[in-house]
Amino acid sequence: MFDLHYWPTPNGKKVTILLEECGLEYKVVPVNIQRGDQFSDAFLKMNPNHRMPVLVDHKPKDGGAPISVFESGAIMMYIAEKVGRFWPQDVRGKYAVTEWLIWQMANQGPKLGECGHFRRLGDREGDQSYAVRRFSDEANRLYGVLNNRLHQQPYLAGNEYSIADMIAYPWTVGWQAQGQDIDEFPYFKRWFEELAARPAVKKGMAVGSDLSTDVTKLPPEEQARIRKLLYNQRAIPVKAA
Ligand SMILES: N[C@@H](CCC(=O)N[C@@H](CS)C(=O)NCC(=O)O)C(=O)O
Repeated sequence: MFDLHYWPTPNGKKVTILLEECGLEYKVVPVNIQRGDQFSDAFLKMNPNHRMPVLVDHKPKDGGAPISVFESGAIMMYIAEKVGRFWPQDVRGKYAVTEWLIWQMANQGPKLGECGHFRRLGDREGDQSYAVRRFSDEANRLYGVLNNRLHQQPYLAGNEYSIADMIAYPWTVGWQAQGQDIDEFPYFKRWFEELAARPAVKKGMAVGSDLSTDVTKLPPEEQARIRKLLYNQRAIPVKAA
């Protein structure tokens, strides 16, 4: 029913967690972002922003042509709405989930992404100490936001586990590499451990583990090629019709 264009990164794993929680059937279509699959014409038609994940629903609710959705937050909403689970639709419940889902997309994902980027970079591009401090502090602030929220209630949007929790979790698995100490955030830690123990979370997190390669184990020229592909992107010129 669903094709998930996917590579095993935190943004992809948000979606596999939800699909597993809902017990849905789906086919993983690998998008090898280290090879540049995200720049193929076929992929750009589905997502002009050339990023995975993309979901294609071959059996949309309206019975029409397949629907393709990009941006992991939009994909989570699409699935939860279709299945009628993990996203309450009463006005209070709906926006309690939506605000945390957008918090994840606009804050936690991008900032933790930059945090990891600069911490991994080392001094290859010169002194990065300011960027490392800036994004590690921001990561710390964001873990504090989660911790305070989870001090007040069991889950991000209230008393019920929802797509807000599923979307935030995969980015927190790398807390150590983001320069954080989980023991500083006990309420976050309680939530983190509870989610980590859920069978569907375990299954979703493991999807595609056979696809990924440890880049640090590749020859230096291959590592440099991947860095250039992923870190030095500029605008794609408009193609003549
Ligand atoms: N906001 C997007 C971000 C997606 C994203 O950044 N995907 C990365 C992998 S985690 C990607 O496809 N990168 C390919 C590239 O950088 O060229 C979403 O949440 O779907």
